[in-house]
Amino acid sequence: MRHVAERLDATVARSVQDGPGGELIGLYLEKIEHCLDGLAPLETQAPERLSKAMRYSLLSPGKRTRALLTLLSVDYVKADVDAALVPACAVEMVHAASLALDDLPVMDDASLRRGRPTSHRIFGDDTAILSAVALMNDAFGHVAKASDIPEGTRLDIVEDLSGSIGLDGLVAGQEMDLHSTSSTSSMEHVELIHARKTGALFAACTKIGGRIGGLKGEPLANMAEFGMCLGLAFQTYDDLADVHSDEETAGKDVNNDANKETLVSILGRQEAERIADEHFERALSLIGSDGQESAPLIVFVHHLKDALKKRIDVKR
Ligand code: GRG
Repeated sequence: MRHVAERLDATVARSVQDGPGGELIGLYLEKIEHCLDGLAPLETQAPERLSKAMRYSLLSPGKRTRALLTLLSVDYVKADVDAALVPACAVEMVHAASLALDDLPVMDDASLRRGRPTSHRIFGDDTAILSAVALMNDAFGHVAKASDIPEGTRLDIVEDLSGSIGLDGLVAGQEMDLHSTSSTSSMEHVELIHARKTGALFAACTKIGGRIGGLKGEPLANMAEFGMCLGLAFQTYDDLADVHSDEETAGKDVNNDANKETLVSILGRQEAERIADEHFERALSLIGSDGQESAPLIVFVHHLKDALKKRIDVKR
């Protein structure tokens, strides 16, 4: 289980190990790490500097929340988890690309990510940008080739992933985040940014999980909405951690949002936490009403919430 602890925030790891479903989640994390390693280019593949930067961003010890959510969603709808590994890892590739770009001097200008120097600090801005573009490109290529999944479903997954990145997703959320002013900021505006920069990719994870299980119509829409609510809660706790955690616990720069309007700066800590918890409640209300209360997916959501709370406990 040490491996699990290395891959998740120490706080998440502890509750996962101790709680029910910990073994299954540990197994899924092992599968994810193995698959990510296989999808990354070899270090020796030319141009080596680019391959090294891609491996650096993709294989550094992230929590793998998005890949786990995808696999746990597949497990929830009782479909083949192994068939979903490539799309789950493709989501992590997109996420890793977004982090490398987010950390650049022209964006958040961050120096620490996942407890290590940010990609551009090691490889330079140019290679960090190119490695992010390459990771995102390869994510789509790997989904297209995932032959364990029927062709039509693969096409739907490509559409889900693409939708979570573009004008309704990560890129738009980042643009709004960078260029919002205090006069445009309101709680609704901040939550729209959250929905795009984090909710959209979480929604893609749970929707992709539902798709692989053959869900359609309302059940599929509910799975996507479940992911969106989790993403909204997750992003608010991420903003809370920026103010109320420390570098060692968070593994990344803190106080980076000092000049931004966030739910924490607009509403204060208590109210921001209450709103995030409401999103967790709404997420849980969308699933688990069909006798699946102890499903690993639901157990994981509880673990995640506890862990995100503990992360901001350092300054309570
Ligand atoms: C073209 C893919 C692409 C993106 C361009 C830069 C950008 C647009 C978007 C970045 C949006 C962003 C930084 C969202 C924040 C998401 C977030 C909460 C990150 C932290 O996620 P964790 O805690 O990180 O899951 P680990 O390191 O555990 O994976």
